[in-house]
Amino acid sequence: MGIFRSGMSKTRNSFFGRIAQMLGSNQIDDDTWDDLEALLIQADVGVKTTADVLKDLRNRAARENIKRADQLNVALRDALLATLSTPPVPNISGRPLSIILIVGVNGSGKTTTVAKLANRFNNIMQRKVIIAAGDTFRAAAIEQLQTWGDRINVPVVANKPGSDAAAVVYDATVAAKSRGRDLLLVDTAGRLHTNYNLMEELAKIKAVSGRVVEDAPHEVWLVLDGTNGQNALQQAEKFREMVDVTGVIVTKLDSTAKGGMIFAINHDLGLPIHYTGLGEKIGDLVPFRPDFFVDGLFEDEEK
Ligand SMILES: Nc1nc2c(ncn2[C@@H]2O[C@H](COP(=O)(O)OP(=O)(O)O)[C@@H](O)[C@H]2O)c(=O)[nH]1
Ligand SMILES: [Mg+2]
Repeated sequence: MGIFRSGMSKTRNSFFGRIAQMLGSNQIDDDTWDDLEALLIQADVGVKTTADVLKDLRNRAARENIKRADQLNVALRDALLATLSTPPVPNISGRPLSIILIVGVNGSGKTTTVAKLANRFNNIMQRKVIIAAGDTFRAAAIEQLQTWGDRINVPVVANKPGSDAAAVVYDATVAAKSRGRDLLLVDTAGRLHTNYNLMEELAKIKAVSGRVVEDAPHEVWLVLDGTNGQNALQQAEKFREMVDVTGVIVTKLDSTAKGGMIFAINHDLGLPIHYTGLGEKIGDLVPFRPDFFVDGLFEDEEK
């Protein structure tokens, strides 16, 4: 819980922490609801989520005869929490080799996240991980992964920059089998939905993994940069049209005041959040927990 609290200080201080002050001890009136709505929208919570939260709060205020604005505080936490879903258990066990594809735009944090996931699965959860350096566009991405791989003791399958990404993925599945690895993490090149060739390449990577391993890829996780706020929503919608995104990882929560976008991704778009990135270090990837997340948004009242 502590890591959310410290990692999300920007989001907390900018928006959510201020809600308590804003609510004050006045009688609830139309302005209260308008102000609250404006604040939630500003906090990137999303249009649908904001509407649902307000409806929930109004109902509760009527039901429990809440009259003063500051009494809405606890109700607000509850209402926000109610919009979030606990992510499903990833579909990555029960077969000899499972494949997770990591996708997203340039700079969103894919390569770093692949290393963090590899470390987590291999060194904490005792899986036998192998990585495919599927971003063959940037030499730096390949080197970056190899350096991480050495450090966390996870094999990395790579080819020369400019080589065919689908072939690297194929090689990695062969290597996984011969080396007895059971979880393949595939890094991919950053792409925009407007980049036709790259989107084609993604389809090819998907097809190749499906040919070698039944039903693969078993998970496709979209990495979204938390500092993008509402823009990340559009990215998510576009990627979803192109590939079957099964879940989302939101990075850089530590360096953004726009952490409210988690609500929009999860509740407005209905995509599960599997992990959040809370820093640049290998251990700074935290499984998403709705309760810890919502707690991290508000000032600790006990203190
Ligand atoms: N503060 C912070 N930085 C991150 C996080 N995740 C990634 N980064 C940084 O974001 C930058 C881009 O990451 P990279 O993995 O290369 O992105 P890619 O282009 O999608 O592969 C790097 O400087 C990372 O260290 C995070 O959770 N928090
Ligand atoms: Mg990369």
